Amino acid sequence: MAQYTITYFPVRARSQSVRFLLADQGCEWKEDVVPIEPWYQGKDDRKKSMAFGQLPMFTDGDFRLFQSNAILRYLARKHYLYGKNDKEAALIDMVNDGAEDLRIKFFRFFFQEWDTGKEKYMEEMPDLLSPFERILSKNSSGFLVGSTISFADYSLLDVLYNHVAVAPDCLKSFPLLQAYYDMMVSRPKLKVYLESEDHKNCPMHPARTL
Ligand code: GTS
Repeated sequence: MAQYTITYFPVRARSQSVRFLLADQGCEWKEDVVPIEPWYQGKDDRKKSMAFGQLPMFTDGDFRLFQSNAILRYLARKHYLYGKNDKEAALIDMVNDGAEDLRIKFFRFFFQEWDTGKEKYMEEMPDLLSPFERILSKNSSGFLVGSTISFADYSLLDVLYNHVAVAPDCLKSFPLLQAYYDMMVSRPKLKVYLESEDHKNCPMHPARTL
């Protein structure tokens, strides 16, 4: 039986980076899928028992955890994905916070401004992605920080994956980011997950084909 459970709506959104980490680390997990409508209509009593009234919730046995980035960090500590020393850990936090800033901007556009803000977001996209090209240029390992993969890599992959889905050519002018993206999606266990029905049947948006 899987040790880990993700309790979340039937979308990728704020669970995708956690799923990427788990899949790539060879962990099994169970999906506890929460129907969206009853929840948003206040008809799902589970909301009251969530720390911030929100999902995702992650459970490891009887340990319950909320906040997607806290979940990533918890798993990073358990699976040695948090750098080799305090400085690497701080840099991993820094890059993850940068990815989170971009995730928030992307979600605002994708979930709230899709019809009105697409052109503007497409124009801004190169400026939003360029910091990550610079970060990669300062580290020769191919990963964001240090010589091995960290939880920030799953976080950035999540953000890039979403950008590529809405703008397939968006990495073309960023050779390092493009190579990084290709390397990440080719990691054997991640590739299997990305090609799985579980991933394909879990949409980016509940009401759109993307
Ligand atoms: N900072 C939180 C995290 O990273 O986990 C945000 C969680 C959050 O905003 N959850 C939303 C939610 O539960 C769903 S989603 O934005 O992740 O898709 N909304 C329902 C509610 O009742 O607030």
